[in-house]
Amino acid sequence: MEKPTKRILSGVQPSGDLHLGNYLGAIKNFVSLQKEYECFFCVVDLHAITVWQDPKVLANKTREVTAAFIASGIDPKKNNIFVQSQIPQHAQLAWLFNCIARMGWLNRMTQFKDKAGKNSENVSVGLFSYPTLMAADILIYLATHVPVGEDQKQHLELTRDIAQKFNNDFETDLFPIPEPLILGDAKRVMSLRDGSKKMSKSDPSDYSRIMLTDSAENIIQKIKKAKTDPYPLPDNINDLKLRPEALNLITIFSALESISIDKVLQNYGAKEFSSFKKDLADLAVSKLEPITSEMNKLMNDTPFIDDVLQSGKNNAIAVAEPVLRKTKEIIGFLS
Ligand code: AQP
Repeated sequence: MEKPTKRILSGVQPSGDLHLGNYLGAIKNFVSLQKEYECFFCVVDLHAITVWQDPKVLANKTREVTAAFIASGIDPKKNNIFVQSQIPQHAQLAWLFNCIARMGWLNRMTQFKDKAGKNSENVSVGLFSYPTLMAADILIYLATHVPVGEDQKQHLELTRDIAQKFNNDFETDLFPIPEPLILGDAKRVMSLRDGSKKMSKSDPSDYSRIMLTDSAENIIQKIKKAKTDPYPLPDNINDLKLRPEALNLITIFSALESISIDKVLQNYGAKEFSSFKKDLADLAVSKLEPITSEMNKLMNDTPFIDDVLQSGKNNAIAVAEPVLRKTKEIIGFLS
């Protein structure tokens, strides 16, 4: 079987409106990675249903993530863009990995603890075993590299452990041990309402996040109302680190403009938040408006989106099917 050396798998859940965190922490990086890597970009709807999703909107959200990928600059001719639930090999390999992963490994996952909170007896089994499905998403394509936000680092470690244990148990070298790619300064974009909380699709407050579907007016309003502290902006990184809301807004500026945080501090250090926020709003609108308008155009062309996903599906199955067949043969199943 051909062993790729530079193949990426990454996924985004169609679990709500995509926000600036998803864009700066993931999708913007995918756009630069496509030059160097063979890429598999997946809309991970099986992951999304680990919590309740409204069946009336799920298909539309799935197309919206696809539109966001393309509108942000991912070339659908050069890359494989597809939907997780349309590739049955993901779920099949995930079952096999459920029998490789240990309970103790999954019990340590902090994202499960955060998401389940005090309600862990009542959340789905799927939410608990989410990381074994993520391992299957990656290893079914023998992906060598995975771009991840800070929040997914621990899940990727578990993927590496699963690959290693499978290879050891069955004395094979089938699965690569995938490397994380943690890129850019915006590894963890925080809520605009609370600098200690991650910007998230599931935050009940719309004002906590800038969405890729927001109008220019909404973006300006949200940045204007973003929580700050009463002092002028700091002029050095050490002081900035002590002020979570300022750090978040400066980080967003630096990621959108693709310049260093130091450079932003040189320009805005000691200035009032009001003038900085105005420039940040102008910058956010100028970067996001072209993406939003392209997304809207694509969302009105469902046949095009569905064609992209069909061709992504064909390519994905062509890679995934032989890997699953080989895995089953190694385990000793009848063919
Ligand atoms: N706030 C963030 N800052 C930087 N990166 C982020 N990502 C998500 N939130 C931030 C990255 O976006 C990619 C896709 O994320 P996902 O769809 O798997 O969703 P998630 O990580 O569970 O976070 P969300 O978008 O806030 O959804 P909910 O509210 O449903 O949990 C990933 O690479 C992720 O790191």
